[in-house]
Amino acid sequence: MIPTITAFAMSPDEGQGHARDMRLRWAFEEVGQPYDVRLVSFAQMKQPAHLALQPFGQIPTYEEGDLALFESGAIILHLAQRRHGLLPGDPDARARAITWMFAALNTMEPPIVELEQAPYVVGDKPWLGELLPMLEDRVRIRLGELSRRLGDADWLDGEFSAGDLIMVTVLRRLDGTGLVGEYPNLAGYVARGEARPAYKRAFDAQLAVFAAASNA
Ligand code: GTB
Repeated sequence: MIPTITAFAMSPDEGQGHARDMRLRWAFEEVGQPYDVRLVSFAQMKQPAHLALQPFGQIPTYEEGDLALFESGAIILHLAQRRHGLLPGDPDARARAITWMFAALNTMEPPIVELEQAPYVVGDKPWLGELLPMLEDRVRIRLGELSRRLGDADWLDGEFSAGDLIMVTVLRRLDGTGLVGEYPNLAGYVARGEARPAYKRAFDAQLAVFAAASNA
């Protein structure tokens, strides 16, 4: 059965692949799992039909037969446990790769999202200019720690895994800030992720949605 995910009908990132359907698309491509996409508007995301799938009124969701899932990390874990290509076979290596999935979602992503969201939350308050450098420094702390751990390795723990896939998508949310560029090994890490054929197929697929919506 081909699973169906949801994605923005009109992504606010204008096809840059920053919305969280991108990480699912990439994971599907890595494991060779075909998938369908149902596009939803912001209004539809807040309607009962979508809220039954995603209680917070967000994308992405995942449906496969009677199974409905939400949370991008949980969906990727589900997929990675059923298909080869995103988690190592060795139980200890697999547990470490899953640890990196959680580190990306729980340790790296929160300060990055705080920085990204601050202008929307704070609005035109005069102290935004003081807050932003503080939030950037909080992100730098995590980037520095990640950079030290990665060192000159290609991936976080041996072969490319779902941990790397999520981590790269999280770091990409800093595009345009210059922060990842302060850590050349992290910049190289993101570039290696983006160079993977599966990433490119996923990126092109989400970009095609934006292009079609823009031409409609
Ligand atoms: N923890 C959830 C998960 O991992 O699945 C978070 C899901 C989530 O935040 N979804 C966002 C959403 O639906 C889209 S991805 N937001 C609408 C809402 O909450 O009402 C976040 C996102 C949105 C836009 C950009 N962008 O424009 O660059 C980047 C990331």
